[in-house]
Amino acid sequence: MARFLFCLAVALLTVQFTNGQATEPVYNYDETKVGTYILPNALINSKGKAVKTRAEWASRRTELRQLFAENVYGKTPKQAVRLRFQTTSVDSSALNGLAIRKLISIIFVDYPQLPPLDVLLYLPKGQRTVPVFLGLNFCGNHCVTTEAAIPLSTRWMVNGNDDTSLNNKATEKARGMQARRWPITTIIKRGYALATAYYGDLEPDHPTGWRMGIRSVLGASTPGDSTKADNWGAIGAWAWGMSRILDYLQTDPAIDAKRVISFGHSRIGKAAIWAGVQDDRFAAVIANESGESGAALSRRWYGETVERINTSFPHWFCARYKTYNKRVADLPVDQHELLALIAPRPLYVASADGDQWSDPKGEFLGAAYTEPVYALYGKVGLGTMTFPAVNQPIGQTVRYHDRTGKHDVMDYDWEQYLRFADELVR
Ligand code: GTR
Repeated sequence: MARFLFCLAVALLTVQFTNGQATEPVYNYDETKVGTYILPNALINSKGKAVKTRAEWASRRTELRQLFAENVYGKTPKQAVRLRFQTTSVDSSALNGLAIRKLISIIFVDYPQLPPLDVLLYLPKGQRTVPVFLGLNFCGNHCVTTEAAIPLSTRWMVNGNDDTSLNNKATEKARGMQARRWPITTIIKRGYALATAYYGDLEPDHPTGWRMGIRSVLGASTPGDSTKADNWGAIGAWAWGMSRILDYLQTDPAIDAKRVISFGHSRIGKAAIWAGVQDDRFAAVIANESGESGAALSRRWYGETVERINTSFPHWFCARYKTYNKRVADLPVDQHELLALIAPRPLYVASADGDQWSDPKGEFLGAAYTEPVYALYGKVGLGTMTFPAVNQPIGQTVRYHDRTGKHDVMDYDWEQYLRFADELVR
């Protein structure tokens, strides 16, 4: 009897343990365990036909864009939205006299219940039409610089572990807290403008944030409905907002609207790619450590997974994306095809070796596998399939580097982006 009870106890424990193992997610950081995977071919269309010309690519491109909308990011509503651009302040001696600083509110005329999208624009002084880096920021315009004249954002903020926000509102302590990520003086001295806005103006970044943002009024018959398979997610909303800032930039005579670079870090890097894919007016795209569902291949089992991102951030993508959590190989697309949709425009994908969660090698491969599409335009993309050593920028129309250090935007990254812009965008 004792022996039987002992065996029963062992058996029960084993079942529990096995169940625990089965549900416990495993994140792989071991290159030898990545395994094999088969990527979809960007140049074979859904009917199995090879795409050989630019004209054929044009229709394949439409098809791929649609597949990403239906399966990953959701469909961006096509309806035109009436905008009013209200310049609320102009300072011609910003940054110690180096720049003109403008604040522009983009007002959604038909939706007075929505907050405006507040754009902060720095322009180099004494220059005519200049190219511009356009990127959303994580914590309000007041956090990208210490310039005291920028109003503290009153919008919803994530509560951090410090006193830069209280009760989901920014405090004065937040001023300049991410200035290091935005070397505005350097950018201005190189002859570029910088436009930024708080991503939370478009949608606060939490699962019910859509109720306060653009998705509460725009989208299918059920705005914000996260159960509808291909309704857009927050990344779609942020990308849409970047296009609305571009709408404004087209009206500003100081800006060369044919040279607007879509830039973003991390989740905003995912949005920057999606913006560049959907809106051909963007002249180039820079995705800094955009990781899973950004530049990194989804089928490569390394770092963050589709299941994990859908679980941690259910509001970022469309509902259908979640159905691939446990069957990534069934996705009709992979992220190299998303990047290929930027072609023939210049593209920069960057990683950091201290950010293995984003899968640097997977980001590199995402960029590298765009090559045949750039070739259709007679361009060399990355021009190599060899993963470079750290701090060794590579590529031609498509560029890549793996910086030493953590998940962040550093001066090193900007040095490469400015050179990239000088050589390929200006
Ligand atoms: C992480 C997320 C990444 C990336 C990052 C960020 O938690 O897993 O995909 O988006 O956040 O935006 O900083």
